[in-house]
Amino acid sequence: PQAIYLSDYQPPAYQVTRTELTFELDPHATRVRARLHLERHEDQGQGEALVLNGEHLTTLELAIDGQTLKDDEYRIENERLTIFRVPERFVLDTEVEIDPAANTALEGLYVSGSMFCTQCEPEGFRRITWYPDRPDVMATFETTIIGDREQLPVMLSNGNPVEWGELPDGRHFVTWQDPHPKPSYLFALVAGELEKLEDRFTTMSGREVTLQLWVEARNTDKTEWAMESLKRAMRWDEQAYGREYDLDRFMIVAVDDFNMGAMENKGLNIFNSAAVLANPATTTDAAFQRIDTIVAHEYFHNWSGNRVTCRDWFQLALKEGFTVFRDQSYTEDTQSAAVARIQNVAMLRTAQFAEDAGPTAHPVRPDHFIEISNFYTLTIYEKGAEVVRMLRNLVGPETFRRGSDRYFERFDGQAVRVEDFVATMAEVSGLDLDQFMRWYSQAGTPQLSVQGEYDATARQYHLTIAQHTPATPGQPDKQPLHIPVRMGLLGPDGASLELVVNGESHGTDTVLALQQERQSWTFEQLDVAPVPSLLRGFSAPVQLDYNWSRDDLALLMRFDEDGFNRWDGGQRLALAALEDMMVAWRANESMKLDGRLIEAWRGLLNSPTDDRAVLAEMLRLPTEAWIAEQQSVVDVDAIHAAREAAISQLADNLYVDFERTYHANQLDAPYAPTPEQIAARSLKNVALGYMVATGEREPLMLAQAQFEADHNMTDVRAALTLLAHSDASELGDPAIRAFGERWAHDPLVMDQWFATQVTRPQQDVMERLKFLMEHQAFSLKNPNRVRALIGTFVNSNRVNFHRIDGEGYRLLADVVIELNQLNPEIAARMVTPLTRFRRFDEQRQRLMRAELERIRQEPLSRNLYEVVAKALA
Ligand code: BAL
Ligand code: ZN
Repeated sequence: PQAIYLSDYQPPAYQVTRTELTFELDPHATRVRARLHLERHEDQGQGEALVLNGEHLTTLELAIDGQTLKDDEYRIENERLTIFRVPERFVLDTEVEIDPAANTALEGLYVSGSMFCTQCEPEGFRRITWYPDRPDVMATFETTIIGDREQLPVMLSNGNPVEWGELPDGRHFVTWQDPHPKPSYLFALVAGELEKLEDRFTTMSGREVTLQLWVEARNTDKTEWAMESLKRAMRWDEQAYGREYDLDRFMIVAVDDFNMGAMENKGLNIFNSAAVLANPATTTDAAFQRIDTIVAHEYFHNWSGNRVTCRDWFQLALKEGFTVFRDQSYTEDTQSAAVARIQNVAMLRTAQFAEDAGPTAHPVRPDHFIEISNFYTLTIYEKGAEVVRMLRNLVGPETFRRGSDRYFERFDGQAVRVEDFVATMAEVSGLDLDQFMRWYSQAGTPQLSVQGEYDATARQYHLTIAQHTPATPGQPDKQPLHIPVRMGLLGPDGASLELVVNGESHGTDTVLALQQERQSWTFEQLDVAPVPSLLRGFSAPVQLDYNWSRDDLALLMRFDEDGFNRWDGGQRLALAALEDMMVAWRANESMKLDGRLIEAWRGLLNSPTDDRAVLAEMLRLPTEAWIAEQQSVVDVDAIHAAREAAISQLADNLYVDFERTYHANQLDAPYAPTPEQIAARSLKNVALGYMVATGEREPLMLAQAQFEADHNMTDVRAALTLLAHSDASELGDPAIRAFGERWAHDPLVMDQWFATQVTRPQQDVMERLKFLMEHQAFSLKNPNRVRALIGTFVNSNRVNFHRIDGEGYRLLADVVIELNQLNPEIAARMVTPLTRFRRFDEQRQRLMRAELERIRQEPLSRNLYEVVAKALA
């Protein structure tokens, strides 16, 4: 397979001004007629051939201006249709046949259960019809759908329905018009036996919008939450960004088989059912929150993505980074802001940092790819959002809003580049953002090494920060970046100190603009040696290295005015304590947890707090994944052993505190996914987890009672996990059985059942996993099942996936080889843990590499080829 380069970009030779589509739906033989109104691009010379994309199409008809093309007037080769000579302005008619039921890749038009649905981003539309399938070709669409009246009573597409009626042979039709020119990746079609929840929204200028959430009949009791989220998101986007909805209706459809979380098709968002369906009996708090975020994210794309779209797929972060930043801000405004930030950063600095340090590392704007579907990554989405957040922090919130207003106004209806966004921010702020642009072109996580020196005589504190970005594949040498470092100084009593630079006060919190490889700042008028609080709010996506003492960390954890850094101080203190324990484990000595951590936690559990959500986060030890990120050679067994021992010692020492916390956070009120209730449940279940870790019988009985009380899925799942992961199989096994029988009819709950079982830390989990792969509720064809069972095991049960006999690796490779045939996009995602083999000891490296070599022997999809080739390079 060939790579495609950003530097080779050419504007399209022809524009489609209007696209008319007619679908005659049939599971195995759908006919698609397309009438494209084309015009030669004004800058292009005469005689340029017309080239269209198409994959898996059986071509039945090709005609220009009503004349069927002769064999020597066109060529179909390498998934391209080339028509040698075309007029300046013309109509192209095509008819193709496609097989949606055989489409297990879930790109283009496919069948999910009894429904037809589409996924066109990034390049799925070419599996539907011949088309210039690129985001810089924007046309209005008119779509007629013809289908069986009984089986497909509801048939939806983008925009508004303008005509409908009956046809002979039990069929009917509906025609949809979308007046907003759009690229083909935003096209959508859904047909099936669906029911709707309907609501209304009045926009800020007084326009009435009909909101519809379409689901299969069995899911009608799971639609309310997403509808509430949608209305909340619509209002927020008006208030925070001045963005108003622009069609008469906004539709969401829930689909069971879906590669992504959801898709922002114009006026017709299609959602993975896991990212939209919720009710208290089946859905955890975390899933409620995730749904809220995803509904908002897709809605926000209507402006950041649809009205202003990407010129080419290298610019993907233009819409994704900005939209993730927008959904993060929405969550920070509507939930606990500190917890939202903590959770996002925790994910970023484990998973995204790992990606940035691995063989598939790429810049936020890549400059080449083989398969663009492989670039829907944490780097594009999450680091892309961090880059936008840094911009906002650099220019200030008011200026950022003026910049975004100008960006939307100036580029409305256009397909643009990252430069257009950053240049608009530079223009409104007057800042020079040339160096900042390197964040888009340089891969890798910058490392900041910080040194502080107090000069008592001069009453000065000198802070020096050096930056270094490690080499990544294809980018051996890196340039210094423009990095905003938010910081403050604390006195030995925890008080925030005034920051005086060159005689000028900056309050107790300031942003340092690091632009050189090494830079120093001097803070004046200080009577004591301060403790620096660095990178507050995680002001830049960097690895920070500063040699805090454990007492300093305990001080930050207790007193820092920045909530994020209080959490981070606790995580760093815990990490230091865990490192001692890993050393002891390797030396075969007993692992003793640093008493400072125990005392710090005792303080947390006994100090009054008005933010229980943050407290719950602070009482979680660093994850195994984050601990692994800090090691040069990952020692999975030591990490697991140390972390388990730390949990058990915290539990033994603080039992009464956890017990009190558990009881104090019981709720009487009916379930609601409000921030207050979520915080209480989170804290209560964290406390119960520690109580169970003592190995005592009593807390296990509390877990069993909580499981049987069946109050809501958050509490049931937390209790089930504790029971199923304990050695008390007489409690765990019946609970697993009861849960599986009760929810056998609900695939989204069965996904939780799968995930709970395969995160069991004991070694017998591998047998359980193999058994569950044969379970009737499991299917390799459904991405949610694959993620719940296989994905959870390989990503969240590190100690068993990395078993030294290599059985975990073998199992994953077998699955990936099968998925390669069925669904290349999912195959390429699932293989990720094997591609990180260089992080492990020699034996594991050898075993993982051997599995990658075995995969490479297969006839590989472009998706999997690109990832495996990079890993083995
Ligand atoms: N555009 C693909 C799905 C999403 O990011 O919203
Ligand atoms: Zn998105």
